[in-house]
Amino acid sequence: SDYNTNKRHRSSDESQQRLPETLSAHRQLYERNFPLYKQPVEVGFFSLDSRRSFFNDQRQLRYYVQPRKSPDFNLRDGYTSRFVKRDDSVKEKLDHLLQWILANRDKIQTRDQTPSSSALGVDFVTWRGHLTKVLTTPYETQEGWMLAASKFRGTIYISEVETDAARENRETRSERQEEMMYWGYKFEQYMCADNVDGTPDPGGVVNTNEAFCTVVQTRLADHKLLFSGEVDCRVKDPDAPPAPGCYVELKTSAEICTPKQQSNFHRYKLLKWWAQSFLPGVPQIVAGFRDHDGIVVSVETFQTSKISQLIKNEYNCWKPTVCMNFCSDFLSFIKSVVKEDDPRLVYLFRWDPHRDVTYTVHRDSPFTILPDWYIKDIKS
Ligand code: 0WD
Ligand code: CA
Repeated sequence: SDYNTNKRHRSSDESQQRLPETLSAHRQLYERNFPLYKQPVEVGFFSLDSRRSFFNDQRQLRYYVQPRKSPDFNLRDGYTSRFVKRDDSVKEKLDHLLQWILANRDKIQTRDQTPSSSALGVDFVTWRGHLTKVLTTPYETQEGWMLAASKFRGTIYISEVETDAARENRETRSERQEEMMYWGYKFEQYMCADNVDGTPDPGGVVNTNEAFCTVVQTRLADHKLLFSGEVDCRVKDPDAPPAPGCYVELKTSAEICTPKQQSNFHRYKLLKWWAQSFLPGVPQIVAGFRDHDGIVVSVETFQTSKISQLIKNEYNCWKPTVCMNFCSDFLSFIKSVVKEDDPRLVYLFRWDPHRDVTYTVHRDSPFTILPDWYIKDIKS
């Protein structure tokens, strides 16, 4: 019994004020002062093992190992023989993060909790990756998104829904694309040790079920956020700043040979890299530049906080303030729309390039975010 509307769906006892039905993503609308973004604080972490089982600990955390001057990394090595690929047709929604919340409710900071606030003391719970997509929206021209939102006990949970286009892409990937997706994980294996006193093992198996995720709390304008993101590794130095300050994001990218490639790297790739690492407060990004045959030709470190300076010479380039203001306004838009506190109701927000953000409402639909085991446990 799905219902679906772009118009009014408020019950008569709710505010008579007309709600905004859409949100523009035009970048010019978001060129104002940088909004408040509190330094993200790690409140916990969890691990997923080689079978994608949840562990409430840091067993999958790896350590960054600085490579030699001219590394000889072949990212194609092991693709056919030592690769276990996660089944990406399985949609896990927020499940692992919800598992973390149930096991660690006492660790969520409720310091400046206002009287009207929720049981968890946060306004939004989501994945970092979903927020990255929101941040880059004003500059995105290729891929749209769908984000489902439900309110439960005062907190709004946001979980991505795969678009038809994304599903089509996933199901029709070429053999070349499939292999290139492996390259990023192989680079991680060349760069990381399992133990603080260890060295990388390029002869081992790459298993993309394994993950270490940080859980952070922060505030964007008046939105209290709790989100989780996968972290590739940390620096070995025990005296390094506490997490997330000790974390390192690893990336691969095609080597840059022409001014045009350099410009595209600044305009598109650095935007995504910046947004992803800025959100959880990961201070450095180590990039492996590789040729067409998957050989790493250079390794370069980017300080997340310096990326916005790096791109300022680029004509008409992206601006962090636009990304953050759009995100803040989108979260306000969600709050204005998601009024009913009912986990069986899903508000599905949709954005397509060159369009406004719109939404539809669904009851007891396949979009439902919160599983019964979570609702029952929170209620008990
Ligand atoms: O169900 C979903 N729609 C998604 C689930 C979408 C994105 C992520 N996830 C899950 C994954 O289980 C992951 O462990 O959430 C966890 C944390 O994700 P995140 O950090 O919020 O996601 P994101 O920032 O997009 O990706 C971080 C890393 C990627 O590294 P690169 O350097 O390529 O950005 O997580 C990996 C990938 O290594 N990754 C994924 N792992 C599992 N499932 C996924 C995915 N769908 N997407 C990226
Ligand atoms: Ca990475």
